[in-house]
Amino acid sequence: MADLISEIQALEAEAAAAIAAAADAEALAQVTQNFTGKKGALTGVMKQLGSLTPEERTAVGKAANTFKAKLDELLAAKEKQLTESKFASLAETEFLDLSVTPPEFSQVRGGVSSGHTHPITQTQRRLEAIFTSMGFSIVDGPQVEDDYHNFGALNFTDDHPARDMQDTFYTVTGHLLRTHTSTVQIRALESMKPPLRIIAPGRVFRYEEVDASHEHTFYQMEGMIIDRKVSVGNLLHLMQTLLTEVFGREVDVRLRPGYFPFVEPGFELDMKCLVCNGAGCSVCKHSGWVEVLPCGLVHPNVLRSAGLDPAEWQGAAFGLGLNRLVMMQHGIEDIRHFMAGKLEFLRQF
Ligand code: FA5
Repeated sequence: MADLISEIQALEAEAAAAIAAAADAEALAQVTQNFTGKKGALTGVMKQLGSLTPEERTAVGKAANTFKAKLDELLAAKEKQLTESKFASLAETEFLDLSVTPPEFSQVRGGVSSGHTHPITQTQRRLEAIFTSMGFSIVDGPQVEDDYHNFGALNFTDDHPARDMQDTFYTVTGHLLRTHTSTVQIRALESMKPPLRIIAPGRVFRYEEVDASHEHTFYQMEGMIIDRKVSVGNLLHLMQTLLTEVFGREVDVRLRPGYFPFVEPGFELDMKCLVCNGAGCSVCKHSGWVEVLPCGLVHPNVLRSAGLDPAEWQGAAFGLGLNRLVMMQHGIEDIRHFMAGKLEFLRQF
C-alpha cells in the first residue's frame, strides 16, 4: 500500500513538470489524458486497489483524490496563463489602429473602392448650395421635350435658325432632345405662382460638331427670378455672386449684348479663359474669352404666354454652361475629357 501511495506522489511531480512544459491547450489535454485518462498513469495505479484491505483502499483512494485535485488546480492555472499570454501576443501582432487611413484611400484621392462624384456634379452641387441659400428652389424638367417648351413658348419665331435640324436632335415621334435648360423656365411658369426664384440644372443635347469646347451632350444650369420689380442691376449682381462664390475670388468677365428671343435686353457674359489665362488656346478659340453665362431680362412675350401681365411682373434669367465653367475652374483643356470615362482624368478631382 505504501508503495502505491508513493507511486501516486511521484506522479504528482511528473504531472507538475508535464503541465509546466505544455505550450498550448492541446498539450494540456494530452497531459490530462496521460495521467487520468482510460489508459493514464493514475488509472493504472487504481487498478491495483483490488488486492488491498478496505482501510488500505481508503488511504490510497484519498491519496488519489488529493492527486486529482492537485492536477485540476495545476491544469486550471496553466490554462489561465496560456489564455492570457495568447491575448497578450494577439494585442501585439494584430493591433488595429482605427485612426489610420486605409492605404487604398490615401494612395488615390477619393479612393479606389469608394469612388467620388464627377467634377461637373461637384460644381453643380456647390451652385445648388449657393442658390438655395439665396432662396432659390431647384426644379427639373424632361430631357425629351416638345417644340413648344424648347422653342415656341420661348418666343422663337418659326424660321429661327436654332430650329434648324443641324442644331436639334428630333425623335421619330416629333419630339426633340432639349437643346437648353430654358425649357424649365416655361415648365416652372406653368406650375408655380410668382414671385419665384428657381434654378434648373440638367443635361442638354445639340447636333453639334464636337471640338475642345463643344460637346453634343453637355450640362447647363438655368436660373430665373420673377418678381414685381427686377432690373439688369439685380441680374448682374446675381451673376457676380455666382462667379465669386464658385471661384472664391473675383474673376475677369466681360459683358456684351447677346441675342436670345426669350430675353430683352440679352447679354453674353464671357470669362477670361483660365486655361490659357487669356493668351489664347483651343478652348477660347484663341480669343482669350469663353462664353459661359448668357443672360437677360425675361421677354414680355414669354411672360404673356405664361399668362402673366408684363405690366405687373418682370423677370431675369441666365443659362450657365456648366461644362465650360468647370473647365475654367480646373484649367481643363478639352471638354471631351468629361465623358471619356477615363479614371486617370476623373481621379484628379
Ligand atoms: C442658351 O442655351 C440659352 N438658353 C441661355 C440663356 C438662358 C440666355 C437664359 C438668356 C437667358 P447658348 O446656346 O449660348 O444659350 O448656351 C449657353 C451656354 O452653354 C454657352 O454659353 C456655353 O457655355 C454652353 N454651351 C453651348 N453650346 C455648348 C456645347 N456644344 N458644348 C458645351 N457647352 C455649350
